[in-house]
Formats: sequence, C-alpha cells, structure tokens
Amino acid sequence: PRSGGVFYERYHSLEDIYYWINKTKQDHSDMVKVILIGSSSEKRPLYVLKLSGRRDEVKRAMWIDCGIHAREWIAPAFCMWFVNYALAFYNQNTEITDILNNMDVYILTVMNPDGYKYTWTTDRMWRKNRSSNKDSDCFGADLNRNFDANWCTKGASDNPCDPTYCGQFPESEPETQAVARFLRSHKDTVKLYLSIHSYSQMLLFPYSCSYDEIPNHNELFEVVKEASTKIRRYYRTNYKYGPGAKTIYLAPGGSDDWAYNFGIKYSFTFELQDRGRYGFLLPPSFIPQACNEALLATKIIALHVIKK
Ligand code: ING
Ligand code: ZN
Repeated sequence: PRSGGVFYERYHSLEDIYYWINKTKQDHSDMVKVILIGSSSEKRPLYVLKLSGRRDEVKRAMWIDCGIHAREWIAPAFCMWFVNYALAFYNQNTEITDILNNMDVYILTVMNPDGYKYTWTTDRMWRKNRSSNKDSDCFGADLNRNFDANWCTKGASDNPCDPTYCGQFPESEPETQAVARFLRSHKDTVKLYLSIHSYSQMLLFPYSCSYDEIPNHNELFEVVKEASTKIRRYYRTNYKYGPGAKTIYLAPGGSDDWAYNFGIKYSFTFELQDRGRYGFLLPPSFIPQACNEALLATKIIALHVIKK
C-alpha cells in the first residue's frame, strides 16, 4: 500500500469530509486544531485545520485552500492528501518536518461546501457557490471572481446565470468573506498563500486580473520553474508556469491576486491534473500521482519561503 492508504485514493462526500476533519483532530490533538472561520451561504461550517510542528516561538504560517470551485474534486482530495502526509511523515521526512517546524499550516479543505455537495447530488459540472441572486432565478457566484482585485472587469461576468458571475460586489459571498477576513486577521504571520484548482497542469502566480508584472516576478517565476522541472523529472508530467493572465487567461477577482495585493508576496494558484482528457472527471486512480505532484511543488515553494 502507498503512504496515503486507500482512503486518500478516493473522492469523498461532504459528510465524509466533515467526519474526517473531526477524526483528524481527535487522532492528532498534539498537532491539529480546528478553527471555524465562517459559514457558507447555505449555512454549512467552514473549518480550517491548523497543523503545527514544534510548539515554541511565534511562527510564520502558510495557507492552503481547496475546492473553491465545486466540480474540481481533485482539489479537496489534495488538501486531505497533504494533511495525511504531513501528519504521517512529520519527524520522518526532513522537508515536511522543516516546513511544520517553521510554519503553521492552515488548510481549508472545501472552501465551497454548498457547491461541492451540489456536484454530488445534482450537477457534477457545477462551479459556483449556491447563493440566491436577487432579480434572477439563477444561483451562485464564482468565488474566484468575487475577491477585490480588479473586480468584475474583463474575464468575469456580471450575469448571475454565467459560470464566472462575479457576485453583487467584492466579497459579497460569505465563503469569500470568511477567507479574506481570516487572512486579514492573520496578516502578520501568513507569508504564503496557495489555492488549489483543476484542471490544466499549471503553477500560476499573480497577476491574473491584469497583464501587469508584479515586483517579485522573477523570484516567483524561478521557484515555480524549479517546481515544474522537479515534477517533470520525478513524475514525467508537464506543468506550465507563469503569471495567470499570460499563462491561462485574464481573470479578475481571484483569490491569489487579492492575497498578493493584500501583502502576501508568495501567492500561487495550482491547476492540478489533467490537461483535458478527463478534465474535472479525473478518475480516482489518478489521485495519488496528481497529489504527489502538487505536494512536491508545495514543498519547494514553502522551503523557499522559509529560507528567505
Ligand atoms: N482556473 C482558474 C479560474 O478561476 C485562475 C484560473 C487562477 C483565475 C488564478 C484567477 C486567478 O478560472 C480554474 N480552473 O478554475
Ligand atoms: Zn477552479
């Protein structure tokens, strides 16, 4: 059996994931805390797992969110994979030990629980959250168009019936607001922001909301280039890398651009497997490799931030 165990090689229902969060906290009470950061528009709780290694001085921290888009099932699977790996290999693997001893890790396993639930029950290809829109019968806003970064300009839609609907105003959605508020209240410690999506195999950094080049472009470019090279060497998978607007498409209101402008200078979006053969319907047999690729990139970036 692989390190993840068969549980982590499957996709899980929302109920299973809530159960898993609670079980993980109970089984690892020394390293894991659960923080309620808000609730979804259908009033489901948004729980963040806080992983810590050495429990001494004030530490820096990193943030990972998964499942901002409902249909991207590999993303929550990665958050679970990461937590399992970190807890299993703390004090066994030097890299994860280094990371956890120098940074607390905040993990939001399913940022969009209402949408995720909806993809299990009703529409597998749903992307947005499930909030009701006034003056429209269409539901949901795109949480990755709802952050305050060139909000609702070219690359987003102001039509509630579209999959990239930006919402009524920046942070109009409770899920967006919960994440932004948490990061605002942890401004001094969170140095690295990571958002997990699929598909297309890319390691992206700001900006997606404009073609402007960020001040530390070269540094972020070099670190994702190194990650992409290592992934290719270890797993023979190609990941493109670069700023979002040039590498994938112009997309305002994204979380990584907002986090960057807010002051988190290491801010990334990963697009996991695949490149379109299965797309959002990535078979469970691909979970281990897809997650290990993202884990490798996460380690490289986190270790870079620690060394700075
Ligand atoms: N891709 C992202 C999207 O929200 C993205 C691309 C990255 C946009 C970073 C904005 C910022 O469209 C997917 N697959 O969702
Ligand atoms: Zn996405």
